[in-house]
Amino acid sequence: MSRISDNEVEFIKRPQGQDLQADLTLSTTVQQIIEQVRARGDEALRDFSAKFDRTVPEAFEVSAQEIEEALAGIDPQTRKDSEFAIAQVKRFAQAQLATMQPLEVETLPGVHLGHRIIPIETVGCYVPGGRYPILSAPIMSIVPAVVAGCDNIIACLPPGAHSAMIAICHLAGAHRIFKVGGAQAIAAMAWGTVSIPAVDKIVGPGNAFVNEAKRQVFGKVGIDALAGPSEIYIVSDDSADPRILAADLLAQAEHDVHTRVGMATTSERVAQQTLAEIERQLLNLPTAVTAGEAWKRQGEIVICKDEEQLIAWADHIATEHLQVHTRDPHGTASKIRNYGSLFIGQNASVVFSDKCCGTNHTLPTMAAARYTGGLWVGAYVKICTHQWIDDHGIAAIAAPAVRQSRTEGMQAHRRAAEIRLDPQAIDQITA
Ligand code: HSO
Ligand code: ZN
Repeated sequence: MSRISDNEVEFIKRPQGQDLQADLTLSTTVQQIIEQVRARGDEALRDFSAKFDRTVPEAFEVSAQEIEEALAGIDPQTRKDSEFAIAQVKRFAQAQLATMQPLEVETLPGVHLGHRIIPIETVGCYVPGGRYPILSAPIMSIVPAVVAGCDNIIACLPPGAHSAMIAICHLAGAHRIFKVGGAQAIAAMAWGTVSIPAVDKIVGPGNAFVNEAKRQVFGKVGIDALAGPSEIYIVSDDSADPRILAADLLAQAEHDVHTRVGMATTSERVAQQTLAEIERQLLNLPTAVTAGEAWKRQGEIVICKDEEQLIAWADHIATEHLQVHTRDPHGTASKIRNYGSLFIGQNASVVFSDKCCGTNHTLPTMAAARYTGGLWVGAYVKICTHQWIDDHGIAAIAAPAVRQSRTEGMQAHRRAAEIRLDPQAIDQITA
């Protein structure tokens, strides 16, 4: 399918154009935070906590007693709902892990190749603060680590986080929990301090500072992805219900004024009714200030002439969440390639995946869905290859390796291959 461009679809509502002007000081500020934490460890963490969080915890690590208190304090229904979400995320992660199998194969007689699936030893799960205390956030980064079998799972959350978040980190299976947030938390997990262990990989979404810090520590540690503001896109035909479309668009729009929300539809009627319905639903939405602003700024509705164009447009947008509201949603969905997660049919609201249906809600944004899926149990394991070669295999493999090494001028490589063919040869050369 060839790429589609703006002038091939008819815009009913265009995004105003995002204010993507990069904060040039962000990168330098974050670099300085990382340098300070690397050089001065906990002392720097205390300074940054005082500066950014206006509170310095007595100890960064959440104690056993604090966990007990958080568990005693969490509203019982909130706890039950979180346990439900944990169970759902666990079931799906277990099923996904089961699809990842170790491999042993003989690709030529005597040439045995394979791979093993090895859990990452220590992972750091960043749990964001932000506009809302998103109770499912710790679940999405911690539970798959538990399922993968990581030895040490640590969670960092801003010192001001609600104590229910601490309880949920614990219920999800974090081994150690720390009250440190922002870029300084990422720096601490990357380099380690006296209080906070250095990890092998950092996962979980965060604000612009957290993302920039993850970008800068990548290499020292692994990272999952750089999740930006939430996004939703819908493809629909005239079978769609504008009331549902509007509700789902506004649900994600309430995250942040930078949230990107939009729809491509083959029905002019559905487009116009959805526009009207959004205005109507905004009238009594308690979070309308944010949702309305996000819609005003980034909201988009385009008309496509047929299903083929809908699909091309969805692939072009490569959104974090793609909802499919067509007469044959499975048929339409099967033809789409670029999305973080796909919501097939009217009942599959993004909200369910956000909270508790079991798929992970940490997904690629900003068109990263062109090259990656979202966070999943596979992000917490390494697929590492191995090989063993018997006498039959040597005959087939050594001669080409000798010739290639000679051509490249890599004489030590040539010898290491030759000695497998004739162990005496090296003695003759070195004699
Ligand atoms: N839509 C967010 C996740 C979320 N929303 C959780 C509400 N709760 C990012 O995918
Ligand atoms: Zn959401």
